[in-house]
Amino acid sequence: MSEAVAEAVAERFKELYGADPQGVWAAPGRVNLIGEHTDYNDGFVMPFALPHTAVAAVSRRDDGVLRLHSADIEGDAGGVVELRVDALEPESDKNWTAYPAGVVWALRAAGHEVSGADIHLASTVPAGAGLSSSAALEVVIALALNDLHDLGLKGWQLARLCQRAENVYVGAPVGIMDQTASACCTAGHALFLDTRDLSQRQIPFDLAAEGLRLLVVDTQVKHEHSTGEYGKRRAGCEKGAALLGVDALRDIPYAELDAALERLGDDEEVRRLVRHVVTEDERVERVVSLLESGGTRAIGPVLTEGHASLRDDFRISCTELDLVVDTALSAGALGARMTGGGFGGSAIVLAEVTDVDTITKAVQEAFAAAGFTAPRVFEAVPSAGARRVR
Ligand code: GAF
Repeated sequence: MSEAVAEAVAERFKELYGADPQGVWAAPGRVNLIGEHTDYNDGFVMPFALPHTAVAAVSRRDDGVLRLHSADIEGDAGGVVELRVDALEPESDKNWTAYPAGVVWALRAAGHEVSGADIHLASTVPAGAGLSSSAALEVVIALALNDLHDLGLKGWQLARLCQRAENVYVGAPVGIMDQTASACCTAGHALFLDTRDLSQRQIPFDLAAEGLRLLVVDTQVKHEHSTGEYGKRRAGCEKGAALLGVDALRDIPYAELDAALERLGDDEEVRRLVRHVVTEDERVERVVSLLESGGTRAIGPVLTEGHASLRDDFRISCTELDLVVDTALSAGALGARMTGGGFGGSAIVLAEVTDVDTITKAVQEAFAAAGFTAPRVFEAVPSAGARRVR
């Protein structure tokens, strides 16, 4: 994020609220390399931060008033929204303001003294593309309030509070991956995260140095977590864990998967969900050891296996995502998979730098031939996590 962007967001704040902001903060969206729908099963994930960020200019207030404005909202909802911090009510707000207000609510509900704020937001994280635009919004507000109110919370603690804001205030039953990625990722690394205890390892992930590229292909098919399907998958996983007598599916070792599936009898749907989660945790561990032993190209087939599991077992892919994956592989990609919550959004493609143009063209032509909206393709460079920029 450039100095000019921070400057422009601060300028707009001044126009709106009549004074300079006390600071400007940025928090990124993410791509998940591997480890999908494992985070609410206490499992492993491996996201990295995008260069795209939510940026917030913020000043503290001490009169209980919260004023919110977003550069990204037009029309009636586009003005300054004024709320009282002591009147915030879970699930009372169906607009964009639920994300920042939810963070204020979660901080206060956890006993932190947050006495109000003036906030202006602007984000470059594509919305509804499976790249965590909501988590970026939450984390940037949490970090700004943490600094301005001297709360002394660490990145993982802010992530937990942001997840609570989204689960309880917004009403979306998401896991902890996206908020932790936005808060804790570092440039040039993927974050190997154990979602049970939030222990983390930064894994060097410098594709350019190896002549590789990771493309993000946003299918432009919008997904929506809070609507039923995400919650249904989560409930199915919890049912599987209960039937198997474990706290979470993370507790089923890969070596015992067949025995576990047998114990589930003929509940085919739960068997499929369990098989995805247990094999996906194993794939994350495989990708970590390949990256740590210099086998970056060899992660390609593991990513593709992950896609097949999400498509066939977890059943959250869609025609457009499958088309990206199949076309990219036929055009020479080393591996490809959908990323994020599914039902639309984005796919990632690992490729030799020399194959990027051929693959991009092949995907664009395949979308045109199928009559789909043109996809948005960009290169993802592992970037910095949330930080103060001014
Ligand atoms: C969404 C959720 F927000 C995450 O918590 C995670 O479950 C992901 O879908 C799937 O891996 O991004």
